[in-house]
Amino acid sequence: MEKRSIAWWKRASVYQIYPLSFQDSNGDGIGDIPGILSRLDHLQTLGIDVIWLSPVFTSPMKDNGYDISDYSSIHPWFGTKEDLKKLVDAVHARGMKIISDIVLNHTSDQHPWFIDAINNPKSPYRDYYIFRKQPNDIQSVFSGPAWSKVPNRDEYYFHFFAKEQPDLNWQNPQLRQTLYRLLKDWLAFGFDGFRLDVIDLIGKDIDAKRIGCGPHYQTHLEELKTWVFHDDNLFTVGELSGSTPSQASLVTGGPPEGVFSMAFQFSHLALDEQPQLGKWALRPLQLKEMQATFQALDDVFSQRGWNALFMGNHDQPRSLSRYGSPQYHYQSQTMLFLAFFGQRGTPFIYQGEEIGMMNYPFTSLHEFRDIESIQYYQHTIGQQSHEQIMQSLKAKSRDNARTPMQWNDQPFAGFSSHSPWLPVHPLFREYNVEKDRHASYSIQHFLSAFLMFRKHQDVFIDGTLHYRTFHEKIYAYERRNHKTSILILTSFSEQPITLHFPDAEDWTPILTNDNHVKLTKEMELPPFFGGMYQRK
Ligand code: TEU
Ligand code: CA
Repeated sequence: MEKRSIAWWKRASVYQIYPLSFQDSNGDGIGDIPGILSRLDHLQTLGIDVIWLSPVFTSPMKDNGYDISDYSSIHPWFGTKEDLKKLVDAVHARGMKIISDIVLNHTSDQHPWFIDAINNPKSPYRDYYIFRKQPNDIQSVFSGPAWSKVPNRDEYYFHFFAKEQPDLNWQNPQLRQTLYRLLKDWLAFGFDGFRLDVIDLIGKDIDAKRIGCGPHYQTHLEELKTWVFHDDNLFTVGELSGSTPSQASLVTGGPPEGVFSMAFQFSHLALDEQPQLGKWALRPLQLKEMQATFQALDDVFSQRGWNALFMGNHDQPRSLSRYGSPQYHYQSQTMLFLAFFGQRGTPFIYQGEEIGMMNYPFTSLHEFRDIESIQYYQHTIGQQSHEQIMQSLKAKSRDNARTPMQWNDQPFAGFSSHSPWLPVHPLFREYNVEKDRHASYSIQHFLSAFLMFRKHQDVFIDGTLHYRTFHEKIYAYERRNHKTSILILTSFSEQPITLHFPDAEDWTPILTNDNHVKLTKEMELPPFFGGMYQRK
């Protein structure tokens, strides 16, 4: 049952900042916290309520900060703890909130706990990690075995991601209490909540080879809620990449029923992958499968829990390149906002989507920086040709989403005064915040209009979902509640599509990416059309 008042985080819209690539302030080519502070007007103008800040903790940066070596200090690349406090206070002064990404499933292999655990036979931290004499055959997400040998020891340690990211042993009560204290310290510091990296892996039973939603998961979640997440005003989003929709709905919706406010669900990300072969095995998206996926999500989240809607993030290729077409740049990105964010859940915008940033035109293997991409190549060359692997990397490498934010047409797109750690997209003069803001067809204006409308319509929160099948390339649905009905009509086609629309006269346009299009019984939708309508 819907709670009396609708939780604020169901109405909110979230913007993800990948700090390495958002704004450099000190000319070292690397994004930082003072840079973010200088761009808060941009986020406020978009109508963003919450900022999700990817990790800024001390880290060797093997996985760009998702390998933490000190949970209590800030990597000098990003600035100081004082800089972070200034950012948090400035965000709050604007009536916005900010959550920190935090990685509790694993640390960096340079964390003092791990260094002591593998060097000191009597280390109190040995049981903070997972060691075995006989590794099993679990494979790492980043290619290759999930086990690496401990130097000078006849044993192996477990790392579900890179060997530089040893998994923590959540069975250890001291470790859990230490992590809860860390979370509480960062809440006291001023964060309004957390994005919890791969949090559904913390219940794993390695010997039983049960990783996602493992046998200890519920117990740990209940303890996490008791010690930290008991306040339903917190904004917490669990990255539940190993969970089914119903498993995710059972642990979301905020306390007391749930643990997290909401969840990132991954079922739609597999739709352009060959079944069971993973992200690098490419396959064209079928809209009917996307419809079935989001229907399944709505079936559970309409009953219990809450979903986080996203089409991109720092791990995914750029949504415009993945689902749209650069030839229809404005139409594609605006259409995608309607298609994805008209559904049930809190919308998460990834930095650059507001200007339709696209995949980088990689040509050489040596241009990639991402450990996942590099290790995929290293483990696959020989089984596949260089060209085959490069095709997968160009389409799906995480580096596509990590090129510097394009602010204006100045050198390095206004991101930095120095050559950045990843190259700026060559089309930055055409596609940047400044130019888009003054364009007659502005993606930013479209997005802020949509978010503003969306925020004040409960139908996006409590409305039922009814898909409409006009054509295999048209993704259309209604959201209905007792007060109103909204129609989302989008085309994923590069070709115009004619369609028969019997109830066309029943709808009045609220927002479209082509105002020449009028709803009529027999009509034609231009390529990548996106329209939102309200029943008269
Ligand atoms: O990603 C978890 C995750 O599910 C990855 O498999 C991700 O989906 C994959 O890289 C997509 O290709 C989280 C973080 O978002 C990611 O940046 C980290 O590398 C990973 O955990 C390990 O911390
Ligand atoms: Ca910098």
